[in-house]
Amino acid sequence: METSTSLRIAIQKNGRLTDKSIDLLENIGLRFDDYKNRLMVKCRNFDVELLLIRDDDIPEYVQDGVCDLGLVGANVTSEKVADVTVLKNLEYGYCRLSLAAPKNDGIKNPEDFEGKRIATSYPTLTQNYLQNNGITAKTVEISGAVEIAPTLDVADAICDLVSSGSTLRANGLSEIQPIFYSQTQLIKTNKVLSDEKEELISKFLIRIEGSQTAEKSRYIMMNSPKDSVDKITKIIPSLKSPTVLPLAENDLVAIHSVIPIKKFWSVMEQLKEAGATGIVILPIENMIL
Ligand code: PRT
Ligand code: ZN
Repeated sequence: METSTSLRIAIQKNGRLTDKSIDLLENIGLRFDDYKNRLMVKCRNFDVELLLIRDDDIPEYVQDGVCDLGLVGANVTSEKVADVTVLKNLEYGYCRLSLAAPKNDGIKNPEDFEGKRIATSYPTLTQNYLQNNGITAKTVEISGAVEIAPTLDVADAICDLVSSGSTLRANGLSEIQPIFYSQTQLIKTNKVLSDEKEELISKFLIRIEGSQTAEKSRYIMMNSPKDSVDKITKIIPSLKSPTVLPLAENDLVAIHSVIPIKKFWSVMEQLKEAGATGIVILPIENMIL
């Protein structure tokens, strides 16, 4: 049963995902008044409201239909074993859940965790990994500052989120085995929603896809001698056929196209060799294919 007529989206109130989640929603055209220190924020231009809560609560709120959508790390949704649908990977908040142990403690491989006490905020994911790999170990559930558990002798090792690895290093721990790779995801309730909400969700999904493609693409412009156009357009790894425009100078044309950013540097040299000059690269705000 629906609990709200507005589409309700849960995001993290105050943490690593908050600003990026708001950026993503603004990027797809939603406008909000100041969201800092608020629990609920109405969207100015759509029938949408944001619920700002702890990330740990998001999967359950979405599962129970209190919120229709949620933006939350896959690590949290999987740990809570929430009954929700993952609509999209959102490509931020990347991290991994890893088994780690104090350096020089003789723990070098996953098997070495046998019989150890492992401190973690992710007991379910940790036990799943251990059981799937035939390792028997005790998990000690800790809600924060897991990395100091071995120093305090609360545990022999840990299983915690890692991104750069500097927290592990600073605490004299070695990463032994990543057990779960995570990023922020858009999750949806499995409760039945109104047609209006479903339509709005489809619209937002298309916009998110557009914005993700735009982020990975660049608009490229260059000048080319007329007789090099064939060669140059073959080099451009374009999404569509490039646009070729006449220029005031008769023997030159302008070529415009959209290319994947990761291909840019590899084609740059080839374009220059083929005679392209004045190559300009511009970011793209959004793109609907
Ligand atoms: O208050 P609330 O419960 O909402 O927030 P929280 O403290 O539980 O979560 P928060 O804001 O720290 O993280 C939110 C989400 O960000 C996580 O659930 C992950 O999906 C994602 N994320 C991405 C991370 C990290 N990277 C990360 N590095 N979450 C936590 N960390 C911590 C990690 O626990 C460790 O303490 O950062 C430290 C390690 O970082 P490095 O860079 O030193 O390896
Ligand atoms: Zn949390």
